Amino acid sequence: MRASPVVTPSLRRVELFERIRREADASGLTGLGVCSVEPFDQTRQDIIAANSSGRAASLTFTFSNPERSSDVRSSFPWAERLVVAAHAYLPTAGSPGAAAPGTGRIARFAEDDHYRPLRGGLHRIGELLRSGGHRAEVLADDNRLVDRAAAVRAGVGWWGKSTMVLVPGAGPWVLLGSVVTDTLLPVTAPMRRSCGACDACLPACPTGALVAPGILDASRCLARWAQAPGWIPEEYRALMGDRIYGCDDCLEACPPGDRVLAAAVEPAGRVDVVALLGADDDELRDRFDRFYIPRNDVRHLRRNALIVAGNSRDRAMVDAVAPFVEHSDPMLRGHAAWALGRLGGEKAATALAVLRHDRDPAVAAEAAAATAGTLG
Ligand code: B12
Ligand code: SF4
Ligand code: SF4
Repeated sequence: MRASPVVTPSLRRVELFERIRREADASGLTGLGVCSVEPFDQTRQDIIAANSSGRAASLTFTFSNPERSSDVRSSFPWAERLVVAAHAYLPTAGSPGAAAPGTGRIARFAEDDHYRPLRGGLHRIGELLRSGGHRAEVLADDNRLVDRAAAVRAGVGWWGKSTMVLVPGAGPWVLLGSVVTDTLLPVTAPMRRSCGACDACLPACPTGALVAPGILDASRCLARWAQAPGWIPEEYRALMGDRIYGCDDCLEACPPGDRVLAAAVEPAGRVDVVALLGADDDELRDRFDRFYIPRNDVRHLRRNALIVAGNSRDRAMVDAVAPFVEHSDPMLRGHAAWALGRLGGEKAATALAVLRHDRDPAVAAEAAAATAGTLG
């Protein structure tokens, strides 16, 4: 009788890791790493500092409970390792290209559901672990883990000065996620890479939201404003340009992403602003259900579209904007007033006149300020 080979538990874990790597490759995931679940102390401190300084801009997500989001064991007491992976979305995302008349832009990560292939790959890794008798939970864009902290610790990428995690071969154009497991897989080493002397993303930010290398003031970030509840402050409206959702400027400026960016030229990520303004709630929900929108309330999309219409300076947009002066929602009446002021002309002035004595003082004030624009 032949003796069976002696398989130590650690050898089994190395083999398991290799199987996970093959599954990640087969699922099209980019980069794979494993890290410990020690609390992310520095991240917790950074979140607390961002909350208390106002840099977190009342964001919820991971910010609402720093103790939980920086310590995965507070949600999964059995956790021993995080298997972390990235999905490089540019090859399929395409490009919204230069500003095109009548259209608004969606950031590349959101022009399609690029989280689906990431979550699909992570779920297959989870199944593989479970089939071996281990526990496994997928976390991607979840409030219980800061994905970038896990990716940096696992050596999937390095922290860029834009606060993006950059991955070799893909730069910042990746989405990140993890599988929490109770098996002691071998850990992978963090990357010994940094941005070096480059700081191209800092001046590329249209609002100066990158206040120092690696520090984002979310209260200035256009990606945050596009998904914020309520009125968008006047100072950010012109800066939103043609952005309906998200912002890619600090990613586009990032040299490690240049090569993949240059290859992603298939037109994608442009929406017709007039059609968006004319769409009903169900149509908007169906089409954009992948967006994070406060309370899933599509009024916020209309608000953004009104801003984009105003920024177009295209008077043909007046007909699509003018009906909003009769809207029941003061936020939309107020943003319509601003847009009409930007668009100018007689028709816009006539529509604005309706709002000069609006029952909501904030709307009336917008209309008064905007009227000056239509006369200019
Ligand atoms: C809240 C949130 C936002 C907020 C705030 C972003 C932020 N910087 O925190 C807003 C709405 C603004 C946002 C915008 C975007 N987001 Co977002 N967001 C998140 C979310 C839900 C939580 C992020 C978080 O917890 N931040 C905590 C703070 C403390 O982290 P941080 O700002 O990165 O701070 C670190 C750095 O400052 C670093 N650091 C400190 N000092 C220094 C010094 C130097 C020199 C350096 C290099 C670093 C450094 O240490 C800090 C952590 O300890 C995650 C999903 C998740 N669950 O993790 C996605 C996530 C971060 N977002 C993502 C994406 C794609 C985006 C956008 C690109 C979308 C877009 N195109 O519009 C933009 C990018 C804006 C930017 N430059 O960061 C991806 C990022 C993937 C990647 N490659 O990094 C994530 C990971 C989602 C995912 N699962 O893939 N997002
Ligand atoms: S996403 Fe846009 S606004 Fe936000 S930091 Fe990057 S460039 Fe600035
Ligand atoms: S633009 Fe330069 S400094 Fe900014 S994240 Fe990319 S490599 Fe780093």
